Amino acid sequence: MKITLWVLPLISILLVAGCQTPGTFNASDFTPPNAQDISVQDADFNGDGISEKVLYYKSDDTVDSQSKTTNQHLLVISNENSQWQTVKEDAFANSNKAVLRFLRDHQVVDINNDGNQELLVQWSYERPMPSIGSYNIVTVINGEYKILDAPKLNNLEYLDIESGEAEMHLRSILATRNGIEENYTIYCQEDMEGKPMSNLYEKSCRELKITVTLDNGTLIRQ
Ligand SMILES: [Ca+2]
Ligand SMILES: [Ca+2]
Repeated sequence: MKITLWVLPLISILLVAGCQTPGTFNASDFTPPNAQDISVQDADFNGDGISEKVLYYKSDDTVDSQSKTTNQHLLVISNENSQWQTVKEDAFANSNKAVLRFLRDHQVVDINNDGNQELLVQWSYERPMPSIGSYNIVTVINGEYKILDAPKLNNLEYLDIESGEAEMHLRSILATRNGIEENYTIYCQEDMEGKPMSNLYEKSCRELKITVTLDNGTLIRQ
C-alpha cells in the first residue's frame, strides 16, 4: 500500500509531462521591454506540419545623444520538446559610431519548391550604393537550422570585358518557387570614364538576370 501511494503521483506527473502540447507562443518571452515594431510570422522550416515562428523587432539602446544604437533582431523560434526556443538569430546593430548594415526585408518562401519553407533576409548598405546589398536564407539542413549567405559573385564569369563591360551591381532580388532571381545592372568603362562619383552609374550597358537555387543545402548561382 505504501508503494502505491508513492508510485501513483509519480505516474500522474509522467503522464502530464508526456501529454504536453506546444505552449502558447508569447513574443514578449523573446523581446526586451523596449522592443518596437514587433512582428511574428508562421513558417514550417522542417516540414513537420508544425509552424515555427519568425520574430522581428527593433530595440533602441540610446543612452544619450553621444551614444545612440538601434538594433534590429530577426529570430527563428522552434517548439522543441514543448518549449519555444530560439534556434537562429541575426542581429543588425547600428550606432552613431558604426553602421554595419540595415535589414531591408524578410519573407517566408519555399525557395526550392520542396514544401519546406525558408526565410529570405535582405539587407542593405549604410549609404545608397549602386548595389542594393546582399541577402541570406535561413533553412533546415539535416535537421539543423542554418544561415546560408548569398554565393560569392565572380564578376569575371558574367562580364564581357572585351566589349568594355566593367562593373555589375545587384539591383533587386525576387523570391520565386524556382529560386532567388537576382537582377543585375552592368556598366561599361566608356560610360563611366571621366564621370564624377555622383554620376558614375548614370548610364548602364545591359541588364542581367541570374537565378540562385537551393540544392542539397547549398545556394548555387546558375
Ligand atoms: Ca515545423
Ligand atoms: Ca524549401
